[in-house]
This record gives sequence, structure tokens and C-alpha cells, in this order.
Amino acid sequence: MVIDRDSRVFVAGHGGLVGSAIVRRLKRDGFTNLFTATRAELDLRNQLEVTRWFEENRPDHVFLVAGTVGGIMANSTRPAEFIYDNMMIHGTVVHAAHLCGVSKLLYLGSSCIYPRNADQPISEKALLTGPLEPTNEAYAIAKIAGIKLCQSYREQYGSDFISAMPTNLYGPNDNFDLTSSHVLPALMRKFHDARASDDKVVEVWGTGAPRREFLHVDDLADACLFLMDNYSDVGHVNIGTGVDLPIGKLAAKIRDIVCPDATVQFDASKPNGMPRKVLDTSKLNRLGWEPTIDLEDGITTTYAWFREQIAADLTVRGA
Ligand code: GFB
Repeated sequence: MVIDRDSRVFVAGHGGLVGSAIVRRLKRDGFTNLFTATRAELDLRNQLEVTRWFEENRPDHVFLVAGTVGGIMANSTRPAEFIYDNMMIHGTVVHAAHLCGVSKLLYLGSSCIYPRNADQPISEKALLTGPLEPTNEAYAIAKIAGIKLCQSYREQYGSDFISAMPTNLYGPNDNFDLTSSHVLPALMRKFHDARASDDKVVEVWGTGAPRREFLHVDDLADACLFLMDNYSDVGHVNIGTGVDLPIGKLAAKIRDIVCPDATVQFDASKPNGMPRKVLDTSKLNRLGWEPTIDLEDGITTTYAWFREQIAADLTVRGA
């Protein structure tokens, strides 16, 4: 059932890559009763504060897209933050949504919930069928707990809480900090820096062989609203393009767009992470959703956004 455009909607995590895209998408669709809270206003890890906030603001619908996130290096070096922050945030928001009678909640997980050696493309059924990728195990455990929270509240209380698992994301408002970002913004930043430098050698972590799938965050936001409107069931739903490429090829694509005279140097002392990660998106496709943004166009427009922000002296996280 399509959710009411006049309903009160809380986007938890509106400042991030995903949350900001969801706010843009909802505004485009005519939602006017949007609620957000900055970290300074509300510590989502604190149950008391979160419950109080829900009691005061009474949202009807919640997009739970807040969390401590990062790329392979941040995940492997800060596992305590990744597991603590995320488990707490998922727990407080889901519980407050239950206490305050939220009509529907969409929880966003991550494709790292799946076993390291899962069959590719990875179907929703692969959850909890094998050991996780060690570089992001702490984060993955928190994300799996989020799915189980939604399922348990549905089972015990009948709450309409649904879960979606996106593949690797990119787009405007991403984090471009070289130690904590994901690969796509990191390489965009490195090639951008190479433009102004005499040193045109860009370092790419790992061997370049791992394969990843990339989804533009505007497509993700569209899919999230689609699921809010059209899906109410216990099983989580993958969101992706179903298409992957080796990191070496991704680096070449970004180089061609950002700094064609640069050369790539692989640093095999850095971790590769999962050998391959591409989602089976047939469940979502059968429901009637398909992505629309091609990877090359997405990189081109994201880079245009990045340059505009830098030129206007606006904040680009990490740059
Ligand atoms: O995007 P990324 O950090 O995350 O790395 P994961 C993907 C691949 O790109 C890895 C390589 O093989 C990296 O070694 N890579 C090459 C780089 N150069 C760079 C670089 O400059 N920066 C980064 N960051 N990577 C994350 C998980 O895994 O995926 C999270 O850690 C989350 O939990 C996210 O689930 C979606 O795809 O390996």
C-alpha cells in the first residue's frame, strides 16, 4: 500500500550519503512532513533520548539509514565503533518505533552481511550460511542483528518493519576521506588530486582483482521508497544492479573521467577484502523495480558534484 504523502516521516541519518538522498527523493515525491535530527540534537545510541524524541515527534514512517559506516580500512581498524554504534542505533530506533506505534519502518543493512564465500550473485537466502569476511565482520554482525530485530518485532508484535540490503553505494554527499571512505570516492579523490600534481601515479589498494557492484545512491533512495510503498514482509530484499566489475577496471573508468594522463599502481600490501560481491536482485526486480543510473554516468555526475562543491568552497567530507 502506497504510504500517505502527508504522513510524518523520520529519516534517521539524514546527513549521510544515503539519508540525504532519501530526503531529496521524498521531497521530490511531495512529502512535506519530514523529520530529521542532527547528531548534536539526538544521540541515536541512547535509548532514553531516542524514545523521548519519538514521543515528542510521533513519526508514522521511519527510514532507518543511520549508522557508523566506512570502507575496508575503517572497518578493519575500528571494529569496536562499528559494532557498538550500529547495534545500539538499530536497537534504539526499532524499539522506540515499536513503543510509539510507528506504522512502517524500513531498515537498511549492507551486502557485507553475506558469507565471504557465498555463491555469486548472492541471493537473500545466503544469509547465515557461512563465515563472514573478516575485514568487516563486526559491522556485518551488527547489520545482521538489525535484520533479526525487524523480523523479531514483526513476529512478536506484528510491527510492519522491513529490511533492505544495498550493494556498495556512491554519489553526492559521500565521504571522500582517504582512510575511512569506500573505494569509489577514494579513487575519485586520488585522481582529482593527481590532476593538480606533477605526480600522476595513483595508488590503488589490493591487487585490483576483487569484484564489486556499484549502485548510485539516487537509485537506492528510489528503491527504498518503492519498498516502503510496495513491500511488507519478513524477508529482507537485496538492492543492486546485478552487475559487477574488477576494482582495476573501476580505477581505469574513474581515471578516464577524472585524470586520463594518470597511471595506476596497485599496492598488494593493502587488503582485498571479499573476492567478489554482487547481489542477486531478482526478488526486487520481480516486485517491479529496476535501477536507472549507468555507472559511467553516475561517476561523471558525482565528479561534477564534487568539483562544484570544491569550487564553491562547500564542505566535502574528507576532502
Ligand atoms: O569500498 P571498499 O573499502 O569496501 O573496498 P568493501 C573495495 C575494494 O576496493 C577492496 C579496494 O578490494 C579495496 O582494497 N580499494 C582499492 C580501495 N583502492 C582503494 C582505496 O583507495 N580505498 C578503499 N576504501 N578501497 C566494505 C565493507 O567492503 O563494503 C563495509 O568494509 C560495507 O562493511 C561496504 O559493507 C559496502 O566492498 O571491501
